[in-house]
Amino acid sequence: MEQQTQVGNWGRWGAEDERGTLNLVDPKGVAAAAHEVRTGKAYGLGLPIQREGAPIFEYRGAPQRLTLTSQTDNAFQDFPGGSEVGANEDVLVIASHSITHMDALCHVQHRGKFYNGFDANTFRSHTGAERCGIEKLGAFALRAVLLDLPRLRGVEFLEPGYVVTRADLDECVAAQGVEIRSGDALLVRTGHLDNFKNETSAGREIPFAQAGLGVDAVSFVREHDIAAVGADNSAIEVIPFDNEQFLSVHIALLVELGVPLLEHLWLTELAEGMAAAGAWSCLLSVSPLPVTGATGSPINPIAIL
Ligand code: UVW
Repeated sequence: MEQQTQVGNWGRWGAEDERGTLNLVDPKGVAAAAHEVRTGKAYGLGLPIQREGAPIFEYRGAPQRLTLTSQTDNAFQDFPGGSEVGANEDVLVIASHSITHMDALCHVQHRGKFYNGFDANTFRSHTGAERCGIEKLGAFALRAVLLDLPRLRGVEFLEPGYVVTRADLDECVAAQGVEIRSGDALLVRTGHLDNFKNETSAGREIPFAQAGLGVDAVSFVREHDIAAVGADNSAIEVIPFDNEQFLSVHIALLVELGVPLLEHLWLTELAEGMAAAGAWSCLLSVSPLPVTGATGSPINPIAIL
């Protein structure tokens, strides 16, 4: 008989589970997370959705807001009183994995399998994901902890290509004096988006390389039973990819552990507010668009400190 090796969290919540570590978030935990609200200030962590200055990979293209109808079209003049009223409407064209977004568990497959061992061949171009689409995750709220690595190191941003290790995360937890609990979201600030904003607004190119988690840091997520991981970079993980393996940290987090990823989070103001409050935890609410079979969704998470 063929020996089955246990992969990460596969089977932990049953053979049919498509929610991964979001199973760690329960109503009791959400009620407890509400006690993390200290100042009452809400921070939107989504980047502006605009053509100019969006951090995108070339093949995804910039987000586009196109006017569908405007007040100048007089399109509604046949309605009662319509000649005195104008209405404006848009169409949005956005690659779901550009700007601030969440990766569903079907975003990446490894050796033909999604999270929980689901066959990646069930993904179809026209219908999308039969298994582990974003609609299976839905909206959630939980306690979140922010680890501010540039603040720890006394720099504006980590060097592009810097591999964030388990030791970095442990050191940051100790320096910030924050407790990590099972079912928390982990938010990692690298300073990448600050550097991106500064350099592009000055008309300079930024390198393809980005600081981010290395494979070694995955043990932090696994051992603390983290429910979701977010960061202020493009892919959570370091680029170029650690171990010279394409998407090595995506494989470990999304496929093996079933951890949803929150990318391109704007964490700078939240980090400043947390430093001023002397508290590195908050209540976080995340709501992906429930697009059936989708691999990800734009999000504008709200952190309430
Ligand atoms: C990839 O890195 C391929 O996608 P994402 O940025 O959505 O994680």
